[in-house]
Amino acid sequence: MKIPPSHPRRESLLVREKLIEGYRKGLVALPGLIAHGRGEAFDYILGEKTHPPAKKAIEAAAALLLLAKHPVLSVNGNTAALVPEYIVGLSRVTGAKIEVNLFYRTREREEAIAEELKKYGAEEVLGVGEDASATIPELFSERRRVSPRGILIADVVFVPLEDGDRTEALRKMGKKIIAIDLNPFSRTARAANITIVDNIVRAMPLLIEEARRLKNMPRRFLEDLVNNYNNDLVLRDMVKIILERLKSISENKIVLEIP
Ligand code: PTJ
Repeated sequence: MKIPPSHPRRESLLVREKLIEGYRKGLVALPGLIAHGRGEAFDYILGEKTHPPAKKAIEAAAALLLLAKHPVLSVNGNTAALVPEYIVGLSRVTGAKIEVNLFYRTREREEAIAEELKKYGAEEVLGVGEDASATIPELFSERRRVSPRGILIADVVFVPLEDGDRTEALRKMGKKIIAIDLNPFSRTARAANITIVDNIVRAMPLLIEEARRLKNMPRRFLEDLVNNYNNDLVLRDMVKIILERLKSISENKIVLEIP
């Protein structure tokens, strides 16, 4: 579909097109389009920008990934359609493994997602077919199937656009979880150690930039960043931003563009 360059919602419509294209290529599950709509609604309220608490979370997330012994980036359909190049980029900077993990798991989608990531330079993609032979205890969705070389042994797992159950189950296994979720009220957002409340398309380039910046910093400096980070405070700050924005709009202090 041709979107006129002057369209006021151009950026958002282009992201939608990427997802639709991802659905056509067999990467995205149909409910993934609905999940994106929920994200868009929060993004609209947030003014479609990266706020300071999200920047703080991005900094702590980069530090945690760099400190990890076995970091793993978990990739679902939406992530593979929206930011494949940045998943590969983040894996390169941090040394994290990449693993496919799907809620609506089919062999075809696993393979299509792995192929897509390889097109962008991924050397190895775990969690495809028989490789997803291990099980996360107490989890009954298809997300329970993980790679024994990846999520099973990971100490830090990055879970963008996730549903809540797995984050809770992975925390019970003692793993540290980094989430990206535009909804600061979601179970994933609440259960993760670090939640980046931002659109994945804006957060991923920033996360790579932060990882590059912090890569040569002393370990102690990174540990301080992680230890001084408080996810509850960051989530509360994000909710305050929503409240303040809604208040300003209701008092006519922010004029919204007419789409
Ligand atoms: O590919 P699969 O089979 O693993 O399925 C993936 C989906 C996303 C369908 C599945 O994980 C799911 O149903 O997720 P939920 O429970 O709808 O949660 C997705 C969360 O991601 C919601 O809280 C959305 O607000 C959020 N979200 C959606 N799009 C974005 C987003 N957060 C950041 N950036 C986005 N672009």
